[in-house]
Amino acid sequence: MTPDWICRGRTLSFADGPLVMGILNVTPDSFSDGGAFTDTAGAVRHGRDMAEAGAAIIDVGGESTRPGAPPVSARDEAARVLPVIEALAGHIPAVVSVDTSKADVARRALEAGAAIINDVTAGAGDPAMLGVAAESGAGLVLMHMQGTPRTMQRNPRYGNVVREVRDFLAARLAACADAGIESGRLAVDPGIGFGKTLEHNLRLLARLDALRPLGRPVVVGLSRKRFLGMLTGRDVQNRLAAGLGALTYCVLHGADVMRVHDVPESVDAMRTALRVKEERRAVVD
Ligand code: PMM
Repeated sequence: MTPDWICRGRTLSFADGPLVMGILNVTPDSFSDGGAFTDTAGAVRHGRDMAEAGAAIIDVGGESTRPGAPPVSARDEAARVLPVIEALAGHIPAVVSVDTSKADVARRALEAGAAIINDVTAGAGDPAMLGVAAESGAGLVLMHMQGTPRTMQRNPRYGNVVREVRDFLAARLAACADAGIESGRLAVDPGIGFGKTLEHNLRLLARLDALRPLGRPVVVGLSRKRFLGMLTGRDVQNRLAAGLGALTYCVLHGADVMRVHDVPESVDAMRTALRVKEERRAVVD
């Protein structure tokens, strides 16, 4: 059983199965939904809709992490995400997370009501990040990435990708403990598409169980990603079915939180797969 995830006094439980984290990118240039929700009102509406459709977490991001994306200043990033977080946090049942690698943006997002920091650099990108997490009581997602968003897809290489990702995440959990962050506030993420080839992504998904011994909820983000296009030949707007296929595998094999763009469809796929699995447990034959 996955232990609870404690995020600033909010408890996310996995007793009823994995949770959905809805993606709310307030960026002009994210790879699949860039530009769709740049106005605050539209973004807030989409956040509310995702919560209503069953997302337990709404992940608000103001900087694209797609390969080669240009960096954004903390000022611009904060200006994008803060009004959206303020309008959502406390007004919807879902917990709000902020997808940022900048400690200053994270601090201000928490002041605006976010309860989770989702950091694709696992707290290693900004030297002040673990301090912000420690003092705030926020939840923190530690994601694996090889390289930086600018360089990560150039020539990703591993000896053993599963072992290296697991060991990296274990080291980051230890760094968080050293910084005074209680383990109950942490979650881990293999970072699908972040410095990984198609084979690396598939191997990590196939071996999600290897992350279970870390003892923390496992977050997986694969929605609309490039490896799905490589498998199916579909462009980014037509990868929903492929993503649901992968999501179904993940929730049956060790994922605790699925980070997705398409919340209603993901909730349906997840619930159906888990319902069949539950029945299997009840069968005595
Ligand atoms: N993927 C993206 C951005 N943030 N955060 C986590 N924890 N895991 C991911 O896989 C992840 C992430 C990729 O960009 P998108 O927001 O456009 O999907």
